[in-house]
Amino acid sequence: MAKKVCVVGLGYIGLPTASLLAVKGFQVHGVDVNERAVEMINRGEVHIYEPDLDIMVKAAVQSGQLQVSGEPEEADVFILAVPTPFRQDHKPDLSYVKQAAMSIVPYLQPGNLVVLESTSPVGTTEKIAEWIVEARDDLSISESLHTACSRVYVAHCPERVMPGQILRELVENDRIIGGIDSQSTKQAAAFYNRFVSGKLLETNARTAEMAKLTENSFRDVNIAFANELSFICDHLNINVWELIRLANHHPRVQILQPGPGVGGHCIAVDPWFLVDAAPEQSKLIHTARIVNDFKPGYVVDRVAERAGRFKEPIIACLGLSFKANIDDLRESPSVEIVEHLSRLQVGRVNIAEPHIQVLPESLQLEHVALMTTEEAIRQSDIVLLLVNHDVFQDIDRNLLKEKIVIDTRGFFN
Ligand code: SAJ
Repeated sequence: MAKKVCVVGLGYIGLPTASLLAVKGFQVHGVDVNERAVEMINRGEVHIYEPDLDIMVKAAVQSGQLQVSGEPEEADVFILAVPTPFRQDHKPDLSYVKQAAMSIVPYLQPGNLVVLESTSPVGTTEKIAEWIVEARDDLSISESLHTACSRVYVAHCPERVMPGQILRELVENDRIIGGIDSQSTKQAAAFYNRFVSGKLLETNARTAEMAKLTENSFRDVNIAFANELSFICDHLNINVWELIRLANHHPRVQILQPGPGVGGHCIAVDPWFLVDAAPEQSKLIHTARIVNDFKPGYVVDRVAERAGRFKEPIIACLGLSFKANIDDLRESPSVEIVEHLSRLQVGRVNIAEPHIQVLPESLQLEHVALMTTEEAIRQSDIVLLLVNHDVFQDIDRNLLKEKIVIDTRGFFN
């Protein structure tokens, strides 16, 4: 039975997974190329914010079950949890996956299980298996009488956790497990069975890869539908939030919420992997991406229109993260909107983002300032609500009375 796990990539998925496994009694070796992250984790600290992750990492490190470095070590199970971004031309960038896979190759031994958790284009898990045997002719990836004692198992088990509730979802979510063959699937299912309470759904690697891309594309297409409704409603002078609330009373209608655009590293990325793999067959998915990517620019235009009424407009932008109650600013439509507003010099921008202490470099500009929510609103002519953080519920509505409010989330409705 597997005792030692090596987790490559200690980001939003890898670090919670590594510390959870350590707390569950596995000996865990974590690997990351980011030296600062490695140093911090070894001190029992965290370099990213996720509720309760700091407590879990501290416990894992203090117990001696989790230690991390820049290089992999021999283990029973290897988990690859590295980013799979897309390139400028919307084609998948598998360089991190390849780098991670090649980094474990020298440490592999017969009987090992390699699991790819990164969301990946269809065919990536099979590619990893091929890279392994190309680099190590003493190992095999298929089952036969004379390869049985040199066998390594390779599977895909896509992560499906929601930022903000990762620790609970890592344990409770159902998991799709697809090996490059049925033995690999079985090995991976036996491993996940030791720490996941959700169902383990067995399939092959390609279907598992496609399932993850499908889940995120489903959400993207549905958000695009909501965003498109917001355009139509603006045009027809109808309150989109009321409209959706009413339509959702139908027992078979469940419309999602419009927003300032779709951010994060998953929903706005993964549909492109399907579009790239089957462009002729994925017209709806492609169009949804275009609709959602159009939204930040649309919001900027609405603000610029209103700001035109003031001589020296001041705009309070509430929230910068890509969604509510997290500090993650990467691929955030709110950041894109504020950058765009400052480029166009629409006015002075007061930012209220209670989850950060300093503005990202791209926003460290003369006419952009980070301040408390109350101060940002008080000084402003226009209040632009970009993120529906819970803490914004405390805003004194009297402060908004004299202001032009542009609410991209239906927060004040
Ligand atoms: N958004 C809207 N309207 C909505 C819902 C979301 O505009 O009604 C926006 C959010 O504000 C955000 C973006 O979409 O900018 C994405 O947020 P999200 O909450 O939909 O998803 P993520 O990116 O945090 O996590 C998703 C999840 N996938 C699905 O719900 C199908 C999560 O389970 C995955 O593990 C994660 O992607 C991932 O890592 O792939």
